[in-house]
Amino acid sequence: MRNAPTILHLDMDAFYASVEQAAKPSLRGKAVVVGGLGPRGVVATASYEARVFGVHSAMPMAQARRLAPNAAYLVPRFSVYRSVSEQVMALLRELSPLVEPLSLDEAFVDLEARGAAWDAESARQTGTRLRADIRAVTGLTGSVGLAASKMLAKIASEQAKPDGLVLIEPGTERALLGPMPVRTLPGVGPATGDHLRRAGITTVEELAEAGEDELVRLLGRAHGQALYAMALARDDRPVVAERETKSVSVEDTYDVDIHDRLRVGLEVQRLADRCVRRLREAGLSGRTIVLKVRRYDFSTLTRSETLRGPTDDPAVVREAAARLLESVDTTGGVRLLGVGVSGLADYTQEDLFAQAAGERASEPPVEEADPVVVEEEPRPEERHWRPGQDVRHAAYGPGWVQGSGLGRVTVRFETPQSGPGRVRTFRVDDAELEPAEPLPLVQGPDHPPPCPGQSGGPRHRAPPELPEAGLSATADQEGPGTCQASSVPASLPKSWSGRVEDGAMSRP
Ligand code: DCP
Ligand code: MG
Repeated sequence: MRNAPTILHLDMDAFYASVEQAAKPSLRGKAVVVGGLGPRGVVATASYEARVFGVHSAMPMAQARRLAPNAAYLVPRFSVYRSVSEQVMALLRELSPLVEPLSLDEAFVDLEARGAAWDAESARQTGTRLRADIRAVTGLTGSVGLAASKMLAKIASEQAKPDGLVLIEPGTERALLGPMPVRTLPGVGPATGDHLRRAGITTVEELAEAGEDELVRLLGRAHGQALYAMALARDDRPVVAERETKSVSVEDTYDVDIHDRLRVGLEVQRLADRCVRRLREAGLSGRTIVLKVRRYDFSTLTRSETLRGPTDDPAVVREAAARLLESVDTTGGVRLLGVGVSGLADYTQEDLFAQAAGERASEPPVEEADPVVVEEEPRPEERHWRPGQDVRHAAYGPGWVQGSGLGRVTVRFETPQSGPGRVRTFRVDDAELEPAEPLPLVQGPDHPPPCPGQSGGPRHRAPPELPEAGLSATADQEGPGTCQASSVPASLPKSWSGRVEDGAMSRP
């Protein structure tokens, strides 16, 4: 292990929710929950203001609504999160060629690779500058951990949250880890945690004291050895730059739609096996299993499940694909199926926390699986207004859907650069209201304001307003000016709903 804290871990704070607060000035400082809003939806994330009420990622949305009834509930806008993520990753790549993204809002950076840092002081300076740059470029905050290993850097960024920086001096790792609960270590979820507790092991210190043989006996060879090394703060995993290949996937289009559910299931298994063969041929493993289903009416769904560690085990991929299929309605028939694996890793390097099918059988998948993210392309004929969705009104300009129901939709007219805007209500089929592209969070040379020179300008054409229809929206402040000029492509944003694939919630 290196002797300088030059591995950096960045994790954006309450990422989706912070993006929403940056985009929607009326939500800043408020409880915001982003996730699937349908009956089986789960929370993707909650703003820190909402976390005070106990709302957190992966919680069923219904429970979140009980805990924080006055929070704003929004569907995710993945395209915005992706573009903010690209900005953040670009800043990281300015520091080093060795940037390993773990998700949209999280990455490791090896600061020594191009001399961005070589000791504690230079590392701290680099981390501090990075946080300022992220704020300037995206308007958002991220937390930084610095340590001599990936594991400790990640623990450090967790401690730094929100909006902070923590550096773990080399040599202090074991003392720091000792009193921490075993769940702090990567790969230790609720099931392993319970298992260890029953054996009298609750802290990292106790793990180390138990010794390798005992841990292997309790958890099996791979998991036991890995956990013992981690308990001693031994982690030599290198930061691995993003791979050329981003995913491996296979798909089949069928001449005749498949209606038989059993046959659909068999096809998915076959595709899973084929996908794993490709993966292995390329010497790779991956963390995210993706199922793609195009239905008879060309509506296409992509569902994914992210495992804690990468796998190239056909049984694991098959199981995950089958779980994902459970949540897809295929009654009308299926014209295309696909299975993919993304979040790729070189198998040998990331094998540490990989889960063999046998190991998984003894543990419920809640431990391994993040909630399923569902991206669904809307059927063309439907005109749904989803809370959080970007819209534009011919007279009032850009805004976002605050709620809809009873044939009405309420829209709050505000932009990332405006003050809190006011709410207006329209008929859901109002011809002047259109879905719109998201606006950039920070105005730069590439992104001129939506209506230059017009902010605060007069409304040329103010259509009669409808009374609000029992929606939660309130008009608390006069909004910014409106735009008359630019037209916006009317592509519908993707809708979303999510669920946790953790057995308890999705299995009979
Ligand atoms: N996410 C999700 N489902 C989860 C966890 C996360 O959809 N179970 C999404 C929403 C998060 C984003 O991924 O905003 C990043 O995940 P993090 O775990 O980093 O959580 P946050 O960034 O939201 O909060 P924190 O400040 O704790 O990092
Ligand atoms: Mg985060």
